[in-house]
Amino acid sequence: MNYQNDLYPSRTGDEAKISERKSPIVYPGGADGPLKKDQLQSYEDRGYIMLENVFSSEEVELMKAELSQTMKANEHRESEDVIKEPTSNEIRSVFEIHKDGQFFQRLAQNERLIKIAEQLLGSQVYINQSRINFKPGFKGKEFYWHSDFETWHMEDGMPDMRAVSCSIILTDNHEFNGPLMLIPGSHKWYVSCAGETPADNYKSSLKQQVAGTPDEEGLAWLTEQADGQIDRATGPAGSVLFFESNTMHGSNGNLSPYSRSNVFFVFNSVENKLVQPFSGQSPRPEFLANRKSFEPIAPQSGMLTGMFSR
Ligand code: 6CS
Ligand code: FE
Repeated sequence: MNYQNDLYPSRTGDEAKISERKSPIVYPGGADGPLKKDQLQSYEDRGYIMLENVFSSEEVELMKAELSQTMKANEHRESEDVIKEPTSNEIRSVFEIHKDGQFFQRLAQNERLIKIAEQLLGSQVYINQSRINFKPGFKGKEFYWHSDFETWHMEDGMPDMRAVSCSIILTDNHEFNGPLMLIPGSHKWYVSCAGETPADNYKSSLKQQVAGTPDEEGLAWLTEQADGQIDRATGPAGSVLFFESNTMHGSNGNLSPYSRSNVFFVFNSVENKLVQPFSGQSPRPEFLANRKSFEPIAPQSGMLTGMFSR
């Protein structure tokens, strides 16, 4: 076991249990960022915020062109950082897109994302993980409920809840094409999961997560705390969803003809750098958890259009 000061033990082989969050949600000391007081309060209360029209339709078209380039470049690539759907050869996710040295690297540094992440985390930030989620029409499968932080803490050694996931909506997210579902307020509780962490868990967990998923009783309790509410992150392309590292989320399958594609960056506070995994196992590969470059991101201004001609 990893005996560092473990704020949030989990998968200790015992029964699942729920404890109160110990960490701030919106951290103090964040520069006066773009979010207004009511937006910060909403994020504090619900554990996420959906901002519409962050990117223009031209910028979205550019992102979608880059997305299909990435999909084409990876469709026959057998590599750990290309995750296929559990029941088809369709690509589900491509990781580490912020290292493309081009478009997605610049997108990840855009001030419209960075300044909000800095405001929420109360510090400068760096990228912990990036991926494109494709969720193809008809074949995009569901993803069961989980807290990202619980996985990142146990399997990547993320010490505290001081990271934020940023999902850029590239194709309209409707009720019917498998949008992300979130239990509002669930970020205020930590579900310590039962069981242990299997070796090389990531080789299966990215297709279908089992270890580190909460029990049904705990999920029912969290939903009751939210007065029976389960929110869906629906919104037009160009919107951006910021959700707290510990907000319980999952998604239904996509039975519609319309893909549900997002670009996903995880910003971690420079005060929350990864240490040894709290599971006591060896760290997951670099494409899942950046352990090499903790350089704070300098926010870049400007529009995405015209940045790179393909
Ligand atoms: O294991 C991970 O890091 C990833 N897994 C899920 C289900 N969501 C967050 C993260 O990208
Ligand atoms: Fe997740």
